[in-house]
Amino acid sequence: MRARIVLLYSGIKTVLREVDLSDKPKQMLEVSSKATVPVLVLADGKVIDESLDILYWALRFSDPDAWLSQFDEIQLKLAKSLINENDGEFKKNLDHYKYADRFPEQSMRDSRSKGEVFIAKLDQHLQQSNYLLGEKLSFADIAIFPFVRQFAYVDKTWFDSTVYAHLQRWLQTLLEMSVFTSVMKKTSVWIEGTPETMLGE
Ligand SMILES: N[C@@H](CCC(=O)N[C@@H](CS)C(=O)NCC(=O)O)C(=O)O
Repeated sequence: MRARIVLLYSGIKTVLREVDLSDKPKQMLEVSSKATVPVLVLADGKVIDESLDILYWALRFSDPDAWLSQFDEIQLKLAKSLINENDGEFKKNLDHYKYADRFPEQSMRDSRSKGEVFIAKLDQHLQQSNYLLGEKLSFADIAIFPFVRQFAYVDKTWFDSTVYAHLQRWLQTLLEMSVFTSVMKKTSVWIEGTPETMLGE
């Protein structure tokens, strides 16, 4: 999701091929044996198959509202540390919480409590400012919020009842961004030989 948001924001014309993860097309596996999505194939054939690498590549190509380019070293260090924690420990706890039946060794509630450590940390940052790096939206918000959204929607009633009011406000603002609502539109799974769909259309 974060890769799609940034590609759309950067104005990079992108052909979108939705993939069924239980039936990955051979064209995807030929370019990326890692077999995870997203996979971006550039016009020159170069392949980028990590969502964060796609995010940085797109923002270096074009960053109209300075999501990456406006920040100093200290802010960049904070962003990278939050993103690392998000992609590491928090993502693990999110998966355990979201797919609790696949991890019987740990209760759903325990996984949620472990995930809450990061949620509380984000909320503390958002108590100081509207966005994670200050008063302006940044790549850190974009890189992290899709995961917080997943965490929130496992049990939205619980999430809305928590004390994380700053995080709730932040999440709501990001969910209302037009680039997000646009990439969330359902597209059908790509079938070879059918007309291509452009990202954001
Ligand atoms: N670190 C990778 C993680 C990618 C990843 O794990 N993607 C999941 C979907 S969100 C996937 O493709 N899983 C492969 C599968 O379920 O077979 C990235 O952010 O690009």
